[in-house]
Amino acid sequence: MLEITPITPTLGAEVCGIDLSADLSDNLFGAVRDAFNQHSVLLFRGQEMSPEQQVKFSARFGKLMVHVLKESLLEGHPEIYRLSNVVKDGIPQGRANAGQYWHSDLSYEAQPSLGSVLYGIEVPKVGGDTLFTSTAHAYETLSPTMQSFLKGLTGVHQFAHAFRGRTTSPTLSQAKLEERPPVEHPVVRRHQDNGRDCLFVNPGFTINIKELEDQESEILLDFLYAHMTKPEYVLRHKWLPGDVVLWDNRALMHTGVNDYDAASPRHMHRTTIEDAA
Ligand SMILES: O=C(O)CCC(=O)C(=O)O
Repeated sequence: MLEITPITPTLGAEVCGIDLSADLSDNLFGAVRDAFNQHSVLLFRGQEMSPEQQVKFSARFGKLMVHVLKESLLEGHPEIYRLSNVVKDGIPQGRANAGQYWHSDLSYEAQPSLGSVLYGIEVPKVGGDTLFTSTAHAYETLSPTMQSFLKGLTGVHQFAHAFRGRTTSPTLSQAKLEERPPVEHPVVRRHQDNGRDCLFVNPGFTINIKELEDQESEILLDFLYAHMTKPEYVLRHKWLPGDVVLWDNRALMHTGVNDYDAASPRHMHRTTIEDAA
């Protein structure tokens, strides 16, 4: 029997009574999918999943995407992107300090993401939390005049934008950064499964708003980012080992927080689901 408990008034729910490594019946999976469409972030505690099991569960939602950073993929499982600060025999075991800026995963792809599944295998005792905020709630709390203005606009997104003016480790070559050319998406996207209009711009990957002058675009984006990240809209997830967090990239932005002791291992497996809509 699934038990679903909301985490904040605007997003997130903890789901108890399910083993994600098992073959889920259509009924049980349907209940998870409905909760996902309603709450945008689902937390499952105490899970143990092999890479095959994570891929199988994630693929129930749709086609899985392969991340552009090939060296961070799990050998034999290209659908699994490793987020890790662990180094073994001099070899990084994944991407360190990934996503330390508000973003929606892979919004820089022509076909962006429906959702992500992040499995916390090793996590620091203190720090290394992940923050989420609802871009549906953010849209709904704007004035009708601003809402209709935004509906006519187009955001330009690029992978390389996340690295402009930010120090990240390790740094990436120009060729790698430019592997993905800029793409365009509407600033407001209607969620296919719950019908809510969601803002679809993020500081990580959105370069500008196509229809506006540079300064107008910058000021509008800064306003939207400040609005979206108001403390009362943000869910802060503190990881325990065995946590699986499933989030809806159509309906939120998220960011990792790099405040933990670099000597504490933080090792996670992420799968990313394509938005077929
Ligand atoms: O490591 C985290 O807490 C967040 C990772 C992230 O932003 C991502 O997987 O897209």
